[in-house]
Amino acid sequence: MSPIQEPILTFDIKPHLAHQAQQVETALEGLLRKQVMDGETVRPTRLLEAMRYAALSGGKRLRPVLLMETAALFGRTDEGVCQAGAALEFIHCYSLAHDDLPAMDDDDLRRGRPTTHKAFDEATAILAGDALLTLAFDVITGEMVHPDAATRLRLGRELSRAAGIGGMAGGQMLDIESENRDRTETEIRTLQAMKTGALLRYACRAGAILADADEADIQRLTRFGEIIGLAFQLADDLLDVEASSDVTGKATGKDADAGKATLVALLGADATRSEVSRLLEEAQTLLAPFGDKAGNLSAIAGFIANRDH
Ligand code: GRG
Repeated sequence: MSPIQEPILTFDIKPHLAHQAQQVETALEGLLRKQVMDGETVRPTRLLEAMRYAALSGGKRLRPVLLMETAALFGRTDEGVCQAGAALEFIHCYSLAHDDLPAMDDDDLRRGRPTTHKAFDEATAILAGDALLTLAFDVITGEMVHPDAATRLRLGRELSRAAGIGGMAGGQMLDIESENRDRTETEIRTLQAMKTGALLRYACRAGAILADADEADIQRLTRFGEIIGLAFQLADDLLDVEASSDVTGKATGKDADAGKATLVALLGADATRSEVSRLLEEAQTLLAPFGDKAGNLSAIAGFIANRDH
């Protein structure tokens, strides 16, 4: 796929992103220890191993990095932000482990390794997903995330809504129901905004809330997150029809094989590429008031639109 639009960069974002992702890795690792937390009885070894397998397995850590960069835009860069990012990543990793199960997408490979149910078994993969999901709410409501209890409550409630019936899980249901059925463009956009978009939207919104941004800026970053979600999904759909599995590291052509409703199938690749370009422009316009401070977020938007895996 030819690049859609090169982000205007005065530096190479990759080392910075790698550093941020490493910080997330350290936080995830610290939260998935054998040692019990206050109120827990024991952490069964096999379940902990499966949770670690699902969560510490080389993801890009895009959602926590977005959350951290959004918080940094408003001046907050401490460990509490990284903890909030880890909570969000736990939900993402749970969703992948459950999505890979035979009852859902039935995948054998994830991030270049056997999926969690292949490396363990189905019951353990289900429980690992359940335990990652619940751990996320433990972490997001932790004192380190924000000193104000009302803000922690807001972050927890919004995370629940992003992940639940009106967000990611609901989007997954709509996606399953849309297989081998005609869907309108509006229906496809709705299911994608929920299934993939809700966590990306939350990442940008939560970063602003964590850093006590004013409501106008929270709304601005929320819209930026929605655009990131849309561009991410469209880029993913384009990769599925255009890229080879050698480049993406996963099976391609799966959407068509599964009779999946995508915008690429409905609008065509050229119109989809134009939409990604338009979204990227809107993203840059939203970030413009922040000037150079938004350089990292701007680069991430370009990276998402142009990604090849
Ligand atoms: C099981 C409740 C439930 C929901 C599953 C997210 C999801 C909903 C399913 C994943 C299906 C899928 C592969 C969608 C394409 C977009 C996507 C989420 C890709 C994976 O995200 P990346 O690229 O992955 O951020 P890494 O591995 O880098 O973390």
